[in-house]
Amino acid sequence: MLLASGHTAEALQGEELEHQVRDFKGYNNGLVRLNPGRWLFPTDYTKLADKLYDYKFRESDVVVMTWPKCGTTWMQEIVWTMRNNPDLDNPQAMVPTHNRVPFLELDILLNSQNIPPLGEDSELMKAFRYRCPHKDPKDGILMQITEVSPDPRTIKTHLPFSLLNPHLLDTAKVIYVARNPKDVVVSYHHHSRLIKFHDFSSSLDQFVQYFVDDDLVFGPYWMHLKEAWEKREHPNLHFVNYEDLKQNNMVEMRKINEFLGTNLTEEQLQKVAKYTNFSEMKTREETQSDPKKTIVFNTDIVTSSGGFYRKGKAGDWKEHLTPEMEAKIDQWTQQKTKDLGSSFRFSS
Ligand code: PPS
Repeated sequence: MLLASGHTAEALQGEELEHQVRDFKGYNNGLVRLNPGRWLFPTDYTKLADKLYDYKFRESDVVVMTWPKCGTTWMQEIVWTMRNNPDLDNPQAMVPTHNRVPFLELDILLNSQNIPPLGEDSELMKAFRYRCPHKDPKDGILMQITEVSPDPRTIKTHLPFSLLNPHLLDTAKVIYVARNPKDVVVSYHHHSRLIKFHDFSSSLDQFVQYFVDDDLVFGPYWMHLKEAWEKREHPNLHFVNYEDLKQNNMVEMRKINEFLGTNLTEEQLQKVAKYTNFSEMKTREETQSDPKKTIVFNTDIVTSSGGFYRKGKAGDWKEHLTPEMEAKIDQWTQQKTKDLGSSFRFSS
């Protein structure tokens, strides 16, 4: 199948598919591989791929783009708060972050066989029916919710530049967040066990192998990063490392303030930094909803290993990766970073 982006999409077959659906029970509708790039997605991606590629952004949009688990939620909260709640007095802030900042392509993960919350009485579908009356959910629930979201919009995506509108950077601002792959793999492993869309049931060792083989959904980690890194000088792209945001929080907050043109005072920035730190965001999420009750979480994983807000640290991988796993990722990183040039680095 040829997509508007110029990629071909081919269904995974044979042993490759068997492994995936054995380890990721959530991918029971199958998967597709896109080339060039070897991007990997659940089959449902192909239904929306062209609409996602043609999606027209607006000048006032800020798109937070990352590979999964690189700190999207943190950045979307920073951006939304800087733009909409600099004095922390906007009642809209009480609405959970995922309802204020639409996740553009979430539909591709909402496999209808697997996810009962997509029934008519689900929270998401009720929000869709209310906000997009007379629209067809098959055209993308989240894409259409994004469409009717009020300006200025902050939008989340895990798609790489090559699968989005080629005019994105000429139109809107993009903040790209990168994170040390060792922390990414630990966090994504937890997430894939936690969230029923993925429902991963094998070991961290196996997951690391999927990661270095570019066999995880959302595709090759380094290719995603490379596409953004190559555009880092574009005035509408701001590139941030999770580790820098963690270690030099106020320095990075000032840079984001300048990039967004939000003109927050030092006092406002301090408030936003505190409001968006890990413990405050975790506490807010826990009081806004009970993760144990939500249908998309595997509750046994919440109990054994924590919910969405797991650790929020740089370097937590040291607690989880064996020396063999570490060596495997280091070797892979060494090989892949050659393409990125000498100025690319991750701290810790
Ligand atoms: S997702 O599901 O792909 O959108 O996840 P994403 O938001 O990109 O990444 C989740 C990880 O970011 C951590 N997190 C934070 N770290 C520091 N500060 C704040 N405020 C914050 N909010 C979320 C979250 O805990 C996940 O990392 P781990 O290492 O698993 O804790």
